Order: sequence, then C-alpha cells, then structure tokens
Amino acid sequence: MLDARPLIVIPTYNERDNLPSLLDAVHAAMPIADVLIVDDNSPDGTGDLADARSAEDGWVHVMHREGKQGLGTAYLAGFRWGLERPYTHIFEMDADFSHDPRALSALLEATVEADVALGSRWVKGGGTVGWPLKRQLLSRGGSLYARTILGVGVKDLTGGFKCFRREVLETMDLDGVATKGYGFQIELTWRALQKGFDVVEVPITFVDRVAGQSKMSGAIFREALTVVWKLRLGLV
Ligand SMILES: Nc1nc2c(ncn2[C@@H]2O[C@H](COP(=O)(O)OP(=O)(O)OP(=O)(O)O)[C@@H](O)[C@H]2O)c(=O)[nH]1
Ligand SMILES: [Mg+2]
Repeated sequence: MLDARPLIVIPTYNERDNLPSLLDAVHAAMPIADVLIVDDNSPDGTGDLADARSAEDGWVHVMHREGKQGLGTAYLAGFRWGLERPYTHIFEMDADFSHDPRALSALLEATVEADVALGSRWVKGGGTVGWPLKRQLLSRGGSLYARTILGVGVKDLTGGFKCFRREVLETMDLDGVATKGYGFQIELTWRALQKGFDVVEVPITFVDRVAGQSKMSGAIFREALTVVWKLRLGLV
C-alpha cells in the first residue's frame, strides 16, 4: 500500500508511562502514518508530553480537550480532524500497549479487500495475554450477546483496534453516534455494516495493560448492554 496515508488516532487519559514508548513503536511499525493524540486534559501531564513530542516529530499531532469526556467522543473528534485532511485510512488504537503496533500493517493490508479491518481476539489465531478467565468470558460473552441480537457475523464487536478506509467514516453520520464507552465500538461496526461496507476480522493478540490504570467502569458496561438493543430496534 505505497500510496496510503494513514492517521492513527490514539485517545489518552493518564497514559504518561505508556505514550513515549508507544509512539516509538508505532512509528517503527508504520513510518508512513501520522498519529493524532486526543488527550482529555490528563491530570498526569500526558498532554504536555504529547506536545513536546509533537514539537520534535512532524508526524505527531495533538488535540487537547477540556476534561474527561469518554473514549467515544475522543475518537469522533479525532475522526473529524482526520477527515479534514487528506488521509486515506484512519485507525483507532489504545495507548496502553494492549494493541500491538506490529499488527498495524496487517490491518492496513486487510483494507485492500475490505472497507473496515477489525483487530479481533475471538477469531482463529487471535487471543489475549494476561487476562483472567473472568475477563475473557466477559468479553466473549459480550460479543456473543451483541452479535446475536444484532444478527451479524463479527466475532469481536467490542475491540478498539481498527482501520477504516476514509470513505467509511465520510459516509457514516458521525453526529448521530451517541455511545461513549465500549458500546461505541459496537455502534461504529454496526453502522459500517448497515451502510453496506465490508468488515473483516484480523487476528490479534491483545495484551493486558502493564502500566497505567484501566478506565473500565460499570457504567460503561451497562451502556454497551443497552446500546445493542437501541441499535437493533433502530432507536439510535
Ligand atoms: N481522551 C480520552 N481517552 C480515554 C478516555 N477513557 C479512556 N481513554 C483512553 O482510551 C484507551 C482505552 O482505555 P483503557 O482504560 O485502556 O480501557 P480498557 O482497555 O477497556 O481497560 P484496560 O483493559 O484495563 O486497559 C486508552 O488509551 C485510554 O487512555 C477518555 O475519557 N478520554
Ligand atoms: Mg486498555
């Protein structure tokens, strides 16, 4: 994909311990990509760290938002930023090394045949490292629940390591996306499928975060459970 100009959107909230080495690894894995960090005024100074890096490296861009507003709106803001510029592909990626930068190329390659490539834990060749059985079951069960209600074939609906061809995001009504947490991932994939885009799953090994703290909460989980029904019933 010599003519690709990818943008990797990375939302951050208190990822000071991960960000510098993550940026190194991302750039080593995909030197043709730009990175946009969307920081929600992290109390640990992640935003300042990102600014310093951006001043050094032209491929690093930073968007600052006033306070913690959720992963979903951070991505939407990042997508809009990317669509205002001539990027050909837009990636979603976490800052905590759960998403191995070495899988970026496989995701990009997969969009030669498809419109959206999803990093997937629950297809052959994929999996998790460092996750207790309980969390694995929760994730598998969550995807099975969503897949059954929505009637789609995607095995990992809650993953957040994705590559969209820009046309997909251009076509979707981003203003209509209301989900903030995990449900956001389900909603985006569902909307892409509804628009008739091809979605392919690429096996990834998801590694539990080593540094920093999780932002997973009961509220985020409950939102994901209800959004599936809202999508199915056409309420959003
Ligand atoms: N800008 C922004 N980023 C966020 C917000 N919430 C989470 N993030 C980032 O989104 C990514 C995913 O969040 P995580 O806390 O790793 O969520 P998770 O992967 O479900 O939880 P763990 O498995 O414990 O890591 C990370 O890069 C976070 O820093 C938010 O409200 N705003
Ligand atoms: Mg994480």
